[in-house]
Amino acid sequence: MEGPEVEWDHYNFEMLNIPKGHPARDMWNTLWVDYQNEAGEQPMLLRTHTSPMQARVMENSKPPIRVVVPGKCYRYEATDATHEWHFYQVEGLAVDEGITFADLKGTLYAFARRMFGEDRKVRFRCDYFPFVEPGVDMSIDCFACDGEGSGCRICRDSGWIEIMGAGMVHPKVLAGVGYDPEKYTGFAFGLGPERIAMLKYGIDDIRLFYANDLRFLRQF
Ligand code: YSA
Repeated sequence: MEGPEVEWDHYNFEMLNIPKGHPARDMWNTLWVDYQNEAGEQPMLLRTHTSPMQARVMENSKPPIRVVVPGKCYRYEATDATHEWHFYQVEGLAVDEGITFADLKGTLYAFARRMFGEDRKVRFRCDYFPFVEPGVDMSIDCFACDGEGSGCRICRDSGWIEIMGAGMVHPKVLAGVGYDPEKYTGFAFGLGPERIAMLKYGIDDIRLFYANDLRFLRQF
């Protein structure tokens, strides 16, 4: 499915267990649309991730759910070799009876092996997103320095490049769309396709995708 790039605060944050004033909002540097409603609020924004589509999909359907949502996202942030102010994400969501963290890990490992081959190293670490519990981020060892790290501008000395956030859908998110969290569980992920293309093809600067230089574009 696809969804709107101009989104409501309600879906981008509130339905994802990120109420107004919650410090987690700082994780998504937001471009707000200059529009005020009758209550004097500024409720419209350029979506900072594809996760609002989790709530939109669940609101309009019943489990079992299996969906991927590709689309453009926007963030008010400084650009560098791995960060753009506009980029794509692909969201995945599975909700059903009996879905476990093992399903999440199995699915994402299978994806990594199919995309990068058997040899590439994969790292899962605990991460915090208010709309999952537990939450993880998944990284692949850096193609530029082969995971060495020091002095590498691509992975900023770490040896790893983060490609997605993921986790088990938070019970509050399920309850918010009218699902019984005692009955249904689910996992979700949001990955960055530009970062994945960079790893796969050894592209050393994300800004090349949008610079419109034909010498770059004609290679693909
Ligand atoms: C987490 C848990 C879920 O259950 C579902 C989705 C998520 C992901 C969450 N919505 C999110 O946006 N996490 S994130 O801020 O870490 O971004 C996810 C991925 O988008 C990153 O791993 C990266 O690949 C890409 N990304 C983020 N900011 C970017 C970017 N790519 C390019 N430029 C940027 N500025």
